Amino acid sequence: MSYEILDTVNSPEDIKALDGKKIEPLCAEIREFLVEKVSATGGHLASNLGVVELSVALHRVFDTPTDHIIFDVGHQAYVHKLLTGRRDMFDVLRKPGGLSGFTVMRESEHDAFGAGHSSTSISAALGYAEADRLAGKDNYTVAVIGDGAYTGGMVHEAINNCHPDLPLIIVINENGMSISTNKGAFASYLSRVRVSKGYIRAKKRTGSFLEKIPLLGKPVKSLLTACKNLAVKLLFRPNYFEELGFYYIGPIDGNDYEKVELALKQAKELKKCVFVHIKTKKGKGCTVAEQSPEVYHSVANSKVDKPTYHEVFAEKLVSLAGEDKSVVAITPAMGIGTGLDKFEEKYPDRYFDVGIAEEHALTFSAGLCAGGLKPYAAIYSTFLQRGYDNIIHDIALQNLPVRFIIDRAGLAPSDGATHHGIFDVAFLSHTPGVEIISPVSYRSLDRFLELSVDTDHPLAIRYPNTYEDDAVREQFFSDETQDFARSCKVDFDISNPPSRIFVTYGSIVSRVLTAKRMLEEKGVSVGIVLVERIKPFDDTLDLLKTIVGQDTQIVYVEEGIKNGGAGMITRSRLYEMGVTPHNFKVVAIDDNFVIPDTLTDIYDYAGLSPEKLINHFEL
Ligand SMILES: Cc1ncc(C[n+]2csc(CCOP(=O)(O)OP(=O)(O)O)c2C)c(N)n1
Repeated sequence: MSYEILDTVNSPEDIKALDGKKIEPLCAEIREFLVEKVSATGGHLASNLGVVELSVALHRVFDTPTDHIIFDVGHQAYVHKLLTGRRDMFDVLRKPGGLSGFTVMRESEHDAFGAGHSSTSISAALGYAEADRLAGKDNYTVAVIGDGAYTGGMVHEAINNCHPDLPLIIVINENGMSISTNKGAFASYLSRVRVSKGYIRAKKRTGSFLEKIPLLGKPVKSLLTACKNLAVKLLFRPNYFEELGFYYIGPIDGNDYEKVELALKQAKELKKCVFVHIKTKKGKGCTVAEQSPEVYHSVANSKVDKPTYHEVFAEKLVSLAGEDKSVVAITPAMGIGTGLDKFEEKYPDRYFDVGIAEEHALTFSAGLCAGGLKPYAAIYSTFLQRGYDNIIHDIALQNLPVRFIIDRAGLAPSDGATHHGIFDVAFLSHTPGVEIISPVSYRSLDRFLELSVDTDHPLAIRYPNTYEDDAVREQFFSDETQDFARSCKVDFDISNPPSRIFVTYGSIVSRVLTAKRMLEEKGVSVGIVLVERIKPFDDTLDLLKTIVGQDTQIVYVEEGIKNGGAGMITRSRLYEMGVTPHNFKVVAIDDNFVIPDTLTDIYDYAGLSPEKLINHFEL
């Protein structure tokens, strides 16, 4: 499609040169462009539709890359990308090797900081501002953060560390939503906060008045400043931000272009740390997205009509909660993504959406546990990384039976490197006392969940963002009489094992099964050991001890990081036990973040496609 104004805007210089009268129609065109492109590729539609005016204003008021604009999470930076020369790449938005759906430093000099995980922008912006101060540069740094991301603890750590005199502008974009409705005391305060009229003027006047008095000694000046500040406070009743010593401008209608630009210009002029509070409509300009911003927060480009692992989990948890009143569910702002919104409907009292606060979610779960409840904390694999120490220090060390429900385990082709769930097995493997289960069928998920209710130690159940694979189910789970909670399943006769064996866990088993069939077509027979209870490692080791001979070749395939992963641990323990197969290769993600720079199949890029997997056996 062609666009009258947008077609003339390809850089921040173009947007600055544009006649002011054309801004509003430009914003309308940008919205059309976003709907057109994101409908085809999938992506964070509603969040981006809300920040069109803000993004345009930022690029008219500030000069990137000299000034630094840092978008929190980075999921709402599409307009920023569009205005900084990346329009041609929108057809490959969220494709591996294409245009990232988040900000990425190596993608553009205009992306001041890479993101994907929430609540980092103010810390990073503060770092930039301090670096500029020390270098004697008078650049501006702007952090753009949503009210959802503002619930994350790092934000408050960063603000505690901010200096009022730094030229740091923090734009808070309040739209009342995280992915679902924003929850919590601060979110609620934000919707009520008002500027104390006249406060900025009075505060500025105090400073300039004192500067004009000659020969004023330092102690006298400090005393007078303190007295004046107190008087200003008593008079104007400053809000939270002002109480902390910062300037506050707002709340501004963030979808009114002129008001946003004016607020940013005022903030720039102050040359201090300023909070600019805007209110926007998530999904603005697209009726369905405005009506259901949680549905259009992120849209998929296709949907298969089958239940997903997380839906099966949520349904089961609701049923378990019906039988056991001590079952409670915790989510850090991912009620819809994890399926726990169903739990909330049925048991609102036992459902805790704690905001985007993974560390808190975990330690809070530990507290619930210590208090006698049975917490299920559902967290995406990639976001669980935030809670590494909470798992070690607050849960494992005290052997509290928190159940971690780890969603989106494995590679995340569309979201990319920030969202790959490839570290959880490695870091939970080295955390003492944590059991790790990786069901690859709905039957085993169901059974392991049933057993989890009575666990007496920390337990992780991990599964991917996909559906049960029919071929895998038929191969490993068709026998109704078997116990679906066994640690390992095999597709060969244990008393007569093949000499080539794949060992694997998680959804990569689908590709391993294809690789096995490809080898069989070539006349090479291969067996698969499918591990569902990864840790303790004993059951897998006992099985391998039984089936491994001097001529056995083992290829351990892992959709996770190789160093410290289950494959390496299994290999080293097996050798320690004196079991020495002919060969034991670990095929996993080898010391990289899986970031292709050309369009590609991400599994092939990671060496995990069936075509690559078949090359690891000696024939
Ligand atoms: C650490 C972490 N946890 C969870 C998420 C998932 N997530 C992505 S965007 C988002 C909501 C952000 O809300 P807000 O900051 O208000 O932005 P909006 O989309 O409403 O503009 C969440 C929870 C994340 N990116 N990072």
